[in-house]
Amino acid sequence: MNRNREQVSSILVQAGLPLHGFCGFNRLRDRLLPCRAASHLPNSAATVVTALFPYRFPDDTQPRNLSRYACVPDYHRAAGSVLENAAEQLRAAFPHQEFQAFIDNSPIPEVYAAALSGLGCIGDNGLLIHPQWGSYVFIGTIVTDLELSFQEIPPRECLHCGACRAHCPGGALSEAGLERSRCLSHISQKKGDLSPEEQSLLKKNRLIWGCDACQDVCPLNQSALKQPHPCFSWYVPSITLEDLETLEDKAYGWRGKAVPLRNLRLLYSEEG
Ligand code: B12
Repeated sequence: MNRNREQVSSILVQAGLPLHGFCGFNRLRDRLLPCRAASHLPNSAATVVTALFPYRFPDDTQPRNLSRYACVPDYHRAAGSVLENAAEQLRAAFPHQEFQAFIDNSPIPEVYAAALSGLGCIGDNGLLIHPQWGSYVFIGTIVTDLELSFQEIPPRECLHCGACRAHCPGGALSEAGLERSRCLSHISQKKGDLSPEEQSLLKKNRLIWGCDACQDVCPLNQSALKQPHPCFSWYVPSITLEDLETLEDKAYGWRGKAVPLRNLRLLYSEEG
């Protein structure tokens, strides 16, 4: 089983996924997230391969109206195709086994899976923080019925310094975890009309999509590497109305045009 793990690891590295780890599917069984993609899980799922996709760009200090994750090509497509290619190569090497790739739209609680795989600690902001890349990493998984031997790693904790909770614009973070309805990232992405409080939160923070406040103040992110995965081929920190014409490779496009348009109008309507 060790030899299989080494072979899987070497295929992952060749497929562009050097930042990877493993955890037992059994450790996640009680925490699976309800979603349609759950029907794609292998029947006898045994192992979860977890892979990270760093997305922080160098020279990213210019003003932004997008959170960092939305400044790069939509990770569902960009990172998703790297993962799918890796899964394809694994299927070729182990033709009797199943390999199913997931990213974000996934029954796997990805932060917890990555922490169990030894890829970092879980921050009080709920995010995975890698020792070198910080929390500016997307997480993808490949679930397989191939049994592999690996060392279980108990999830490590962050510094609990309180910075993320203190700087969360909506006061969404507490000991109880994240209160989704107060999280600016959630507010900026939700459909429909925003309440006056939600509108002023968006305006005050000058963001039309997502939020990075809890990540940007984290001391564990201060020396995070700025070396994005090669699948993230461009970086656009700010958008205008014209940018909403082509949404297909944009992380802010998954809700369609109406939500980013609402936010853009809200931010710039009074500025003429
Ligand atoms: C729904 C969702 C959101 C929602 C709600 C988030 C939430 N935490 O509830 C909204 C839209 C608000 C959101 C925002 C963001 N998201 Co989001 N989101 C998700 C999604 C699809 C599901 C998360 C979820 O519902 N988890 C279930 C709940 C119960 O989990 P939880 O509260 O985190 O806690 C669990 C574990 O962490 C664990 N745990 C927590 N602490 C500890 C401690 C110990 C000791 C142990 C043992 C266990 C443990 O136990 C809990 C139960 O399983 C995941 C993808 C996925 N499939 O996991 C991405 C994901 C978490 N999001 C991601 C990102 C990038 C973001 C944003 C940074 C985007 C942005 N810039 O705006 C923000 C960050 C906001 C924040 N601080 O969470 C990344 C995170 C990458 C990383 N480094 O961790 C993910 C993994 C997507 C991806 N594929 O990369 N997100």
